[in-house]
Amino acid sequence: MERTTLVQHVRQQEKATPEATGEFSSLMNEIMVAAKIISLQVNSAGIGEDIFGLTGKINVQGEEVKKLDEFSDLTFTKIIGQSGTVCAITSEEKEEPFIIPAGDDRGKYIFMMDPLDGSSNIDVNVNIGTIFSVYKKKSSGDRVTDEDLMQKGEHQIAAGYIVYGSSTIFVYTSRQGVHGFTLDPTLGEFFLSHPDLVIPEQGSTYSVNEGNWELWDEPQKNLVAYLKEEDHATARPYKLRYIGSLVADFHRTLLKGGLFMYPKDRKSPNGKLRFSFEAAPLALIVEQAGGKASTGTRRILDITPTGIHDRLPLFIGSKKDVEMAEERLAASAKNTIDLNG
Ligand code: AHM
Ligand code: MG
Repeated sequence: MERTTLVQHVRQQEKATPEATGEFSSLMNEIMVAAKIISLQVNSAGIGEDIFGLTGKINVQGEEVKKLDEFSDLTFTKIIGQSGTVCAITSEEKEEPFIIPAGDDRGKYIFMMDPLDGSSNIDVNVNIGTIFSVYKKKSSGDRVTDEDLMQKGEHQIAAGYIVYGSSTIFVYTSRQGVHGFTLDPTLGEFFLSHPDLVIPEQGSTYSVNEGNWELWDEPQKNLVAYLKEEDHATARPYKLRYIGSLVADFHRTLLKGGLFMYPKDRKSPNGKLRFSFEAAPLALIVEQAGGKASTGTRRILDITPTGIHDRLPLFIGSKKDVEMAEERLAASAKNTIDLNG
């Protein structure tokens, strides 16, 4: 049986771009190598080297850094940083961007990553992942500026994620549809398993940390209460599925449809998830698959961040489900204002 590898697929897609130089294929190959190394570590966690547990450090987000967080960040930074394809790397784990010095082997791309998403799930054997995003340097000259590091989400040239789960899956888009590859552990090669992914127009599942209920505002409570009401015409009540690993929750939503939410709340007025490392790359993927991504009021890809670590609320998934969320949030916000005055 003839099977398409990830390397072949990226090369075929790049050929469709007239101005392509091969640099993007090289970058994707290096991302794939780093993903394989992390996959091996995740799958052997608990055996041999102690990769579970904490490093004792606190990251820029104020969170405890796990050993696997640090390992993934270092692995990606080293491999991508030496690939000659990028001039800067930003990461959820790094306060400041990592800039490749002008005299060194560097390329035109900016690489952004959440090297290990869902790391609170590492030691309980639940799926975790990596999310990445690729932009092109925009500013002229050698310096990497804010114009390069804080680009509008729409300017991404590629995005993807890797799920380290019951199997390791690599999903990417270079703005020519969304394609998924499964790692064959015997050959150490990613093979095309999910070509041209399309998210169902509407799902029957919602995904949110409902433990935060008391911290939500009234529109958010009303939206979730609506999803739990019985109504055969609209498949309600929706099923609740929440893993607490964005990559895993998103992957399920992409394949089966539905609505993933991480709304703002009283403790986190801008939500929890980060624009550059989580929301923007998944927004590009979901839109390429026919879905939608919003803050509840605004399309994610229309946003230009003001900081590398900006956070924002996220509503992402099937087109009709995200539209329904936006409409219901707007309607209840209006009612709340009317009632208050
Ligand atoms: P992380 O990138 O530090 O792992 O944090 C992000 C994670 C997401 O994977 C997940 O969607 C969310 O945090 C879960 O948060 P909570 O535990 O508040 O539900
Ligand atoms: Mg994350």
